[in-house]
Amino acid sequence: MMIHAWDSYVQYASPDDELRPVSARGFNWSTTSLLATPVDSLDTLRLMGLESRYQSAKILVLKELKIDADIGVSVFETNIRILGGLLSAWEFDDDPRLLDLAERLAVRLIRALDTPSGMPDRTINLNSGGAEGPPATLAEYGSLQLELQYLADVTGKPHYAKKVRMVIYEIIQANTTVKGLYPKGRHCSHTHLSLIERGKETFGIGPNADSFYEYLLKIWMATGDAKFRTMYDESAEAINKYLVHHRNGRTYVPDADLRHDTNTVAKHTTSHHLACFAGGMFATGALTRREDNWEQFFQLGKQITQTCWEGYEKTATGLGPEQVGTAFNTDSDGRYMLRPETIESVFYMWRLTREPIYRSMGRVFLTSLNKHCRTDTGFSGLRSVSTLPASLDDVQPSFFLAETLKYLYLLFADDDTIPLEAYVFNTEAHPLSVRGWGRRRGIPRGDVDLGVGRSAGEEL
Ligand code: DMJ
Repeated sequence: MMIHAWDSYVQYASPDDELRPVSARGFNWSTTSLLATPVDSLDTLRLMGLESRYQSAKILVLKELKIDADIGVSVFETNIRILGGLLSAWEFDDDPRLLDLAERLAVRLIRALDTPSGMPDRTINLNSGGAEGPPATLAEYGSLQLELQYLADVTGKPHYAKKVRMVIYEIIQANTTVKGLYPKGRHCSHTHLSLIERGKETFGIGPNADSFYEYLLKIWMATGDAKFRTMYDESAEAINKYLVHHRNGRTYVPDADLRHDTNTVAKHTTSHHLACFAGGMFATGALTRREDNWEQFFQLGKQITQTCWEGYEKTATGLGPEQVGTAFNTDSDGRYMLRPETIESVFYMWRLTREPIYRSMGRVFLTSLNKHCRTDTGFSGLRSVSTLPASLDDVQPSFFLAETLKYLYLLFADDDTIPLEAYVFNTEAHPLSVRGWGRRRGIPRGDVDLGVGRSAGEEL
């Protein structure tokens, strides 16, 4: 599948950002390509042993990536896909040009944090450093630290991480109305962050919020910094208490509104595909700290994974909708955009439990993708998971190659292929070694026992 997705991109879309897999042409996010698909694909190609394709992708990236292009780019997307992709490629390749390119990109990107409040702008012009667009959301301003801390560690230049750490400290200090939950939006005075809004705030772990919570856990796993684990534990408790919704034996994580007038939290009636990553997050969080109610959180991870998978099983295509009703009777948004979150959680559950059911899910998923999303010129998302024959949306997002196909591959690979005690995946599935391993060997991991040396399946 990776060969088909990649070769189709090369034939019909290179050097654009993404492939239109039905109309067989390329597509750019902006006026200049950031080579999103090649950069996002580097580590997947290498991991799968597709060496000649990896080498030609690398040459393309080293030659053509315009890190000073006169375009406004999303700070978040550029960080997770382009910076994360370059760093992860370097993790597995001695070529210093990859790290050099990543570092030069990071220098441009972190200018987005040069604001009076220290909170990053949503977009930045890579050339001029000028900011554009509305303020960043929780996921956007709160998901920069994994990549930049890695860069700081491997270059020995702590300043790369300093500003993004300040963002997290700012969040810690900001008042929140529900401990552990952070509104998706933000309200920034000139000098500091405020998380309090009059009227109504929306919380969730799906769109505009997801990777913020994911990174609390992963930055602790990568560095051993206990502050992040404390924040993660508070958030896990609050998500479980206010957002998790059990109904008819299923477990959802819909968004919820906090109403200030009545001081109540009202859950929405749909759950987003993006929230399905939380199966893996809760299970990993539980096994890396077996204290208090860890078993409850491990079960929560299992239940979310199971419910997300059932969302796939019940459709005509065998693929899951963008949003499912929490009564499981309607899909409020029936698109399938080749997203990874469900197979990501299935992959974690396989590694953590060894239960064969997870590999069975992977086989079914693979069959459904080939049957309904494969075209002669790539793989396409679906306009509706309930429509047969499949109605194709003509998009092959770069995250399909970076994440969906990688997690699917890893589900069937042995544990030595990206061992979970040695790597964390950034939110675009780019593996980065944790302190003490790989490129971060020799950097002490801090004050926590992360279960290093225990066998996979038993504990991370
Ligand atoms: C990816 O770019 C990342 O996983 C991000 O955190 C959320 N959205 C997409 C995939 O669905």
